[in-house]
Amino acid sequence: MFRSIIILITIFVIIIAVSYNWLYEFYTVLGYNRPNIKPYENGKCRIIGGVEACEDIHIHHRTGYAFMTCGNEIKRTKGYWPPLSTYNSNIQTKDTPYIYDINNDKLIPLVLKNFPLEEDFATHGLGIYEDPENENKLYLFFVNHKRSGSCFEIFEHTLHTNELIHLETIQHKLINTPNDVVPVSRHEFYFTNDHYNNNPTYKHLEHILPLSWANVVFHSSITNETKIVAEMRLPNGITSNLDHSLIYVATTFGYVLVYERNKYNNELELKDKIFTGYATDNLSVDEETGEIYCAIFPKPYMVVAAHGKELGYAPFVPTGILKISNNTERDNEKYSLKPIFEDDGSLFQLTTIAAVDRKRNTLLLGSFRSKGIVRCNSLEPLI
Ligand SMILES: *[C@@H]1O[C@H](CO)[C@@H](O)[C@H](O)[C@H]1NC(C)=O
Ligand SMILES: *[C@@H]1O[C@H](CO)[C@@H](O)[C@H](O)[C@H]1NC(C)=O
Ligand SMILES: CC(=O)N[C@H]1CO[C@H](CO)[C@@H](O)[C@@H]1O
Repeated sequence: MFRSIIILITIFVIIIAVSYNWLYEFYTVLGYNRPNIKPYENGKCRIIGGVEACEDIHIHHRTGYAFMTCGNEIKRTKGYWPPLSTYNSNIQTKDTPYIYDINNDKLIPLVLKNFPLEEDFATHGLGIYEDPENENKLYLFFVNHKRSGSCFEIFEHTLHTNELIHLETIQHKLINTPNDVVPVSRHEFYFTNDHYNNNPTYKHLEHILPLSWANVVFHSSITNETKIVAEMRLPNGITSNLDHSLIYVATTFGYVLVYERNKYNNELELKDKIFTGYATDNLSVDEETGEIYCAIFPKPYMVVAAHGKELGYAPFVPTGILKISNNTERDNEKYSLKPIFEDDGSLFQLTTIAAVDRKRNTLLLGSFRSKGIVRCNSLEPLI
């Protein structure tokens, strides 16, 4: 025991010696130096009740339907939920995805068709692909953390119905710790593995070591190819621009990575590394301006304090949204970064996604733990 501590300290000292930059970034992201976050009180955002643990939200802009992966906070924290390192396999999870209809302020639970009754459905990231030949048909790609191993489930949905028709399950040894997914065609998608290791102890090591062990994987059911296309440290959300030529990846320790996608071989080339200074979660792209909305944790050490505690008993965890835009000022920065929402946790906690709908001037916030979602009738709710 003593020896392994000495070894760990030695490794740590070497890392500090060779990587001052890394240490600075680590410290910035932890947020100890950040002023305290105040309660949100601008009156432009309110809670929509009736759902909980809605981790991911994607808005279909033509109809104003927001597709959401929602769960149950008790099952997330006490059941089988590898992303939070809870592995109680006595509890089965059967999540219900929802549509939130922005125009009519209404929640619509979705019914799974053709999906095996006995099968787990523990959802996480969600990606949507619109059929280019039929504007009423969507394909939904879900991460499913089944007790027998994480996989992807693909469903077909016809707009204005409440059904999800199961098409296929995709399993592969590279689908290891899947977090989020972005489809680029009906049969092809990219996803993030948020860690390299599945084992909780090694996962913690990944949290402190500056190693690019985790990855983005491309899968094609056309060529039956599954391959690692990028490696990085602790990736989270993944999304793309409208024509899927750019792939954006957020990392827990503060970066938004911008990749150019080669559409012939689907390889990714790193184009930009944007340091946000915040623990950055899932991303949403404005369909008109291309601006990126990031869910952030201004005080991530508070997440650790709340870990494993039931809501109501855990300390409030501050939450926020950061907007990344092209910089129009005459300086050398390529992007400008601006917090557009902050709350100390009294309205909403642990925002994991801020989905943007410019057409209806609406932002929707989801969280992997909180009750309800937040609806803001403004794209700049702080102002
Ligand atoms: C596709 O690849 C997987 C894993 O490599 C393999 O198990 C499966 O049989 C292949 N399917 C086809 C249709 O080639
Ligand atoms: C910046 O501008 C380009 C060109 O208009 C656009 O494609 C891109 O999405 C914009 N990026 C951001 C972060 O706003
Ligand atoms: C798709 C998705 O929801 N991804 C991430 C969102 O944030 C939570 C909380 O950190 C992550 O666990 C998911 O990894």
